[in-house]
Amino acid sequence: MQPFSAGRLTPPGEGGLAVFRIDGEGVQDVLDVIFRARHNKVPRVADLAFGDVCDGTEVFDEAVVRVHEGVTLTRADISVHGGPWVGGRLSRLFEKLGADPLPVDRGLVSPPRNSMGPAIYLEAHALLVAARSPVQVALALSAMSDRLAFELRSIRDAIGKDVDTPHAVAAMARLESLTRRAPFGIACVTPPIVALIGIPNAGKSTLFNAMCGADRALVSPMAGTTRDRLQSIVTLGDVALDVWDGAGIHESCDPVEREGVALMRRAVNEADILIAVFDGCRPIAEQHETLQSIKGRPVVAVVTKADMQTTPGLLTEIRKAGMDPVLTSHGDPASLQRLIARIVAISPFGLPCSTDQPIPFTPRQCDGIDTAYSAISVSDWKRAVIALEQVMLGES
Ligand SMILES: Nc1nc2c(ncn2[C@@H]2O[C@H](COP(=O)(O)OP(=O)(O)O)[C@@H](O)[C@H]2O)c(=O)[nH]1
Ligand SMILES: [Mg+2]
Repeated sequence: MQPFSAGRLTPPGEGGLAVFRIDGEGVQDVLDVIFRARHNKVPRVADLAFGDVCDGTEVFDEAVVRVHEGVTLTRADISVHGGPWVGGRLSRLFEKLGADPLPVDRGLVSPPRNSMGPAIYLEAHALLVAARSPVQVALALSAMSDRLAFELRSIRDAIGKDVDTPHAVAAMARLESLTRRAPFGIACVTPPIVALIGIPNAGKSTLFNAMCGADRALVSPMAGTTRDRLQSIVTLGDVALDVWDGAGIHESCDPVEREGVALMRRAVNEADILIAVFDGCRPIAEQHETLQSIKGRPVVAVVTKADMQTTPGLLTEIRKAGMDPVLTSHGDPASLQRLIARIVAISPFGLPCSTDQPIPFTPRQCDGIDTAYSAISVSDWKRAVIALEQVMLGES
């Protein structure tokens, strides 16, 4: 199969249609593999073809395909039914066939002609398309209205002229402010991972379901019910978080359960923030592993089963370990609000910045800003100007 890139043009919603674009040499190969036109009508340029989308012999949706451009087919838009199932299936199928991600400039939009930062505009548009939270939308719109590009251009203009030390110091301070805000922007593009940890039966899956607003995980009084890792990007308050649930941390003889526990231990290392779930009905002595796992990590403590008698001394022990626990009963709405507020406060979303300010939000932008900063610090104005222009205009 020739190389191709694939991406989704429409937001991941719950209904209607989803449009995917494939682009590159391999477009025809991909269509041959995944699309069976009805009435043997092969999709031709600027023509619409209706047919079935298949993965091997299995047909999993119907689609309308439109092929763009001249004699050699280089691009096709595939409209399938919306909703997470079909969309996810098609994305995974593209992945299996070796798709690269669709470059941002191959999407539906082109930046406005007078855009100060066309490369930033396209990245912001990609963020807008995938946005699930008000903060993501606000940041994308702010960047699309050139807020970041304007600041970068203004810094470039300040160092493009005769530079003296105060000018250089001022420019570096402005770049530092951008770098300080960058984690907020990066967290908008890649939601921070929040992992629930605790002993079996502590109430992790109950809390996970409450955070998802849906019964995603099985809840049962039987220890070891959750084995695999469950993961969901959820919008909580104004922000999106990548919430993980999994097996409880404990020793087990069951090999599958042990694998689940190992997965959970890895998740603890990968997570940006931990929610330490303490079973309100068990003494701290049985929950020492939870205390051990969170040492030195950003964490919010929760004590479950507040509707029952909390084990004497448990809250004192948790407070002694430096945490102020949120008490919850089956993830009740009020406690969930408190929990979310605590998570947000220790996440990059808690940084003192607002989307009214210029905020970098992709590693590419951050790298360019870092390069400009180091260039100014060694009085290499030319390199600094080039780096800032590249952030605005993209690689030339
Ligand atoms: N009374 C009470 N029971 C709870 C609460 N949270 C969870 N449970 C029960 O505790 C058991 C284990 O819960 P689960 O969420 O599966 O725990 P996990 O093993 O940590 O995922 C289930 O029977 C739940 O119904 C709570 O706040 N109050
Ligand atoms: Mg569970």
